Amino acid sequence: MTTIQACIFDLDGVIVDTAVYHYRAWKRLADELGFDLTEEDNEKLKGVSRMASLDLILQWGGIAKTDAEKEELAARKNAWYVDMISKMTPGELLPGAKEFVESCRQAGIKTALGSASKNSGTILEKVGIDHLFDVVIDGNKVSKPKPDPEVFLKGAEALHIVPGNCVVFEDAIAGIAAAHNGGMKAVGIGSPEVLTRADLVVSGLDKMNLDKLRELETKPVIAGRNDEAIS
Ligand code: B16
Ligand code: MG
Repeated sequence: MTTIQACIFDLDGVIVDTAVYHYRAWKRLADELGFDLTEEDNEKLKGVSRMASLDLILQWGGIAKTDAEKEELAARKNAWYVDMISKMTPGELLPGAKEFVESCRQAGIKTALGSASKNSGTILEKVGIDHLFDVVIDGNKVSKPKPDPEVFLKGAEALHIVPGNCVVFEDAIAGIAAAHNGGMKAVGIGSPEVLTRADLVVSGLDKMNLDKLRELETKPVIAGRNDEAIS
């Protein structure tokens, strides 16, 4: 039996859905490079860092670029993306996200953000919930992508809570694996058919509550499941 003392939230797909903006910006870049990027392709980029996403897109388009050219392409995509997210409003918060984070805090549970995005600060500010996180660990502070647990372990460390007392909320298979690899429990946001390894799956934070969170305390921590690492 553990005591849940902290909740660590992924951003894209859990708190907000910025995948549509990422898609528009990557699609525009692919168009300029002379090939099409489908919505199905975009699904594979969820939770993947900016440069790793670019590498995949170039691979799909059969295009080789130098490191300097890749830096320029990623910067171009990011400028379009930042332009879009700078117009985000609190109305774009996913249902129940703000309410659940608030209920955690009211119950004395610490809250952290654990995201691959380097733009998380802008997004949190635009949707008006930056004050609801004790700690923000994002793509500016980590070097190892999920399923490496670095982002969540840094969050736990900054909160001064041991990993076994943290619960991660994630929409990506690699994010669930990252939580387990860090010795944390993981709540999947999405479909149980996809997030088969999660300790609990809900369709969104509007379906989450403190009772369900407390029920996780009786489940054993699945530590170091490196077999969950995905390529
Ligand atoms: P940026 P998450 C991820 O956010 C997105 O899901 C992924 O599509 C994106 O490439 C990545 O952030 C990096 O974003 O270009 O803003 O640094 O799900 O980890 O919150
Ligand atoms: Mg995500």
